[in-house]
Amino acid sequence: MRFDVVTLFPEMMDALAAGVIGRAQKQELINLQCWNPRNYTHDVHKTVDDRPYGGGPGMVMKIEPLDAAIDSAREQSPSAKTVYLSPQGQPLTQDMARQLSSEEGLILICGRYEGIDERLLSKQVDLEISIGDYVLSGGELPAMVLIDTVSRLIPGVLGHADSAEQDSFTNGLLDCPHYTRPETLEGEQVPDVLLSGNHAEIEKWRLQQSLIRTRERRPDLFNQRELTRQEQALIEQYDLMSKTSSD
Ligand code: 9D3
Repeated sequence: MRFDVVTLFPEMMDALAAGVIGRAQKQELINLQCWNPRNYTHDVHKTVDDRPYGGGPGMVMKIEPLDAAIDSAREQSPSAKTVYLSPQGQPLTQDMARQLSSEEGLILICGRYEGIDERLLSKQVDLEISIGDYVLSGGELPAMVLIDTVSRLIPGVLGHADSAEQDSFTNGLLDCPHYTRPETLEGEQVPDVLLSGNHAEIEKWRLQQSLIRTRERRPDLFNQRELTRQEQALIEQYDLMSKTSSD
């Protein structure tokens, strides 16, 4: 899959050379190319911002260099969907990532300043995506988040060890707790069941922990999700256990 990133700060994408995404780039499972609007300016100052109509504080990205940079990206990736990372976008979900992972390419537009001209949005953009309700300085980190989460879903990018199947959210639940050596850390023991070698019991315990944690920490996710009979039973067993131990 191709990612063409339109950004005033291409060096930020160098961070994607680390870890599994770096390995995927080396293997050419994903290809990343940046397009800097500054290289499409014609004035001596290489101006990439402009004043907002209507006045007020802040600047807007200048149309022509951004428009030309997007056109160049599309020449390299004609079938790509064009995504504008913006606080006004649809919140990114695992489901959207899954859908996007079947595209041949994505052109990712990173805004700076107050954003881009609305007419450029209608002319050049298919999809507007946010990564959550907090304020960032621009679209680069969101583009990197999108590249990371989409790339992990491309066959071959993840090793067998952490295949996407087992991840939290693929089943709508938070992950269970994890433990490694030593068996006792500052008086705190690893749960007995994990040392039992009983893999059926271990799987049940992990599912139960996932259910309880999701109900505690993310009632929004929990309430969205249908429970199987087994899951319902595991929750009831847990609640009985906690009631008994608090008496
Ligand atoms: C006057 C209000 N503006 C500045 C505080 C609004 C504003 C403009 C540009 C707020 C943030 C940004 C830059 N952010 C992004 O480009 C961005 C973003 C984000 O800030 N949060 C979550 N997802 C995204 S995707 C792109």
